[in-house]
Amino acid sequence: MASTAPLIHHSQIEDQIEAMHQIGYAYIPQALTLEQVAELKYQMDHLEGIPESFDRDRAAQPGVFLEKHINNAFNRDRSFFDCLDIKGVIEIAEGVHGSDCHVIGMTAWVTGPGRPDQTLHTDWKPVSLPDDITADPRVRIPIFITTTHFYLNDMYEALGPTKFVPGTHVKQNRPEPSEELSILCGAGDAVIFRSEVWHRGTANTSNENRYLLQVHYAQRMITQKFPPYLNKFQFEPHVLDWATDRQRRLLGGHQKGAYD
Ligand SMILES: O=C(O)CCC(=O)C(=O)O
Ligand SMILES: [Fe+2]
Repeated sequence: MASTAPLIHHSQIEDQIEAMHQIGYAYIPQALTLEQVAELKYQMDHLEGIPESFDRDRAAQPGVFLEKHINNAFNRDRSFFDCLDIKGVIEIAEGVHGSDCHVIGMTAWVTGPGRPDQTLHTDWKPVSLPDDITADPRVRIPIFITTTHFYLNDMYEALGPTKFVPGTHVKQNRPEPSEELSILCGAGDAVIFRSEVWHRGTANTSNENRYLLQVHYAQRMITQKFPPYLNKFQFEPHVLDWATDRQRRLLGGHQKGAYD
């Protein structure tokens, strides 16, 4: 029987940020309304992959699971664009990465029945220090990249929840599988996690599709990943017309700084 991850919502942003340092993730319940959830799923169902953008778009076939993984989702529909700075999430992102942080990617991801387990991994470990060093309370590793998962299903074990091993962002070795805990949250809930925490997506053994929206944030100095590269990615003009000042910055409209 899988164990369930603690999902604690701290009402103060400072405490949400502290959770990022202590356990590696924070929970934002009902980050999206159920109307947003329904619209995002509808749009995901109707998106078509753009191969040059490294999208994956594959229908289910006998022995092959459905998978749609669409990059630059903010460029595809207003419902995705509006998820650039969801209340309760953006304050944490700005709090951990700085007020000049930006979005380095947004993916719409549908995985059908038959999706296999991932192995436990970190998405990126920019600073690797011995465990006895990171155990020293004077050592606090900056948070370089975070990912927000907006879950668009009510999650249950067979649908393939994300599993986390809380607190392992400061551990060098892969934790034991027995330590992992399932994120069983409701549709519209979000979890933001730092790139070093050990986690994995798990097998979809249900008979329904799993819908996930990922928003990746980072310190400004970390480059944005909006493929295709070498001048080929273009913002849709109407997308920039939608943007508030903060959304423009999140998309890369920065003040001049070092190296510019
Ligand atoms: O599907 C998930 O819940 C997690 C996916 C993930 O960790 C990854 O693709 O790096
Ligand atoms: Fe991952």
